[in-house]
Amino acid sequence: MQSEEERLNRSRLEALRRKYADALGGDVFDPAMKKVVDLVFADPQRRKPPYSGIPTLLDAPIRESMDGLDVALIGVPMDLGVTNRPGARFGPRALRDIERIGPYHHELRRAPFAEIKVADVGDVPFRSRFSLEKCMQDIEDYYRDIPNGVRPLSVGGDHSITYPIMRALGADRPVGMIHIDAHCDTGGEYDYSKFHHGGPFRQAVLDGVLDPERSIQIGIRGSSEMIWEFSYDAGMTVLHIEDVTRMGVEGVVAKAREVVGDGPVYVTFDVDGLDPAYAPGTGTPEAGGLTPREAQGILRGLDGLDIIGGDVVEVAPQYDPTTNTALVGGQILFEILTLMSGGREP
Ligand SMILES: [Mn+2]
Repeated sequence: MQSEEERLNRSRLEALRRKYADALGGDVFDPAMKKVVDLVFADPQRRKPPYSGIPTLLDAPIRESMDGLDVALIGVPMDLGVTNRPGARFGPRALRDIERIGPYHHELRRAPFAEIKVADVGDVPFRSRFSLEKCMQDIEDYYRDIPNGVRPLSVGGDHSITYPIMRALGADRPVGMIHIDAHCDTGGEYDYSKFHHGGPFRQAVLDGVLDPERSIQIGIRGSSEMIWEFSYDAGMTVLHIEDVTRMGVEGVVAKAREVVGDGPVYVTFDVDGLDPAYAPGTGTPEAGGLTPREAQGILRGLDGLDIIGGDVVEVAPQYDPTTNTALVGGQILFEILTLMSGGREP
């Protein structure tokens, strides 16, 4: 004799069997999720196995030309600006080797590849692998040639690459900045060079392409505090990692939005902002950093801002035996791409 409970369980199971037993794999019944599935899998690139084909940033299609794109994914394999461990020149390749990031963002409920035009357009070409000065100029020239309406999302390279990118993007109007890093990167001339990964944002402010009052630096820590005086003097907002702990993700998001306001903003993400437990593969790791979850929470809180460009820098795969640094770097790249795809109709 079946109990009432057993009878109900049985009928629930039969209903599930009727609905799913003959359903083909991939059938989705929730109308909102069905729409996502149709959008995402309309793209043949998304139907291939993730480990096959030519690897690209976020598995984006390859395009030689940027014409007609909304966002161009660009590799900048240059690390002549490091102060210690080299290797970030291999960063773009390391991120291209990561598969299965995206295509759907569950929290922002967006599928950027289906909603805007995105492609991996390859790497910035360099005239010389030996001259940091020439590389700085090559990067600036490349970004100045980006067609109107195309927003660049780049993978470094060391953090010195962001200076020439800002010179191009901020030429008409200084950009605001959301900067996640262990270091302020506002140091001065060093070993007879003003170009290096410890100083891009000083140079960008001095050149009038970065608005210090609309700039926030998040996650700062470590032993280099004495060389970040320029940040305070210029009026940048500096949040040390202790401030992040005290304010929480929501407090950091509120502060960041207050600082950058409505104007154009550049998002620059140095993976050494994360704790080396999650991102050991980088040139200047600093213990006691952000968790990926905190970094994701902060970035997601920026949704709706006018993000004109961004980058993920300082992934150095030689120090990344598990490839976790590249994995989290790829995820952060996808977070920024998702932000850049907001506010537009599919
Ligand atoms: Mn940096």
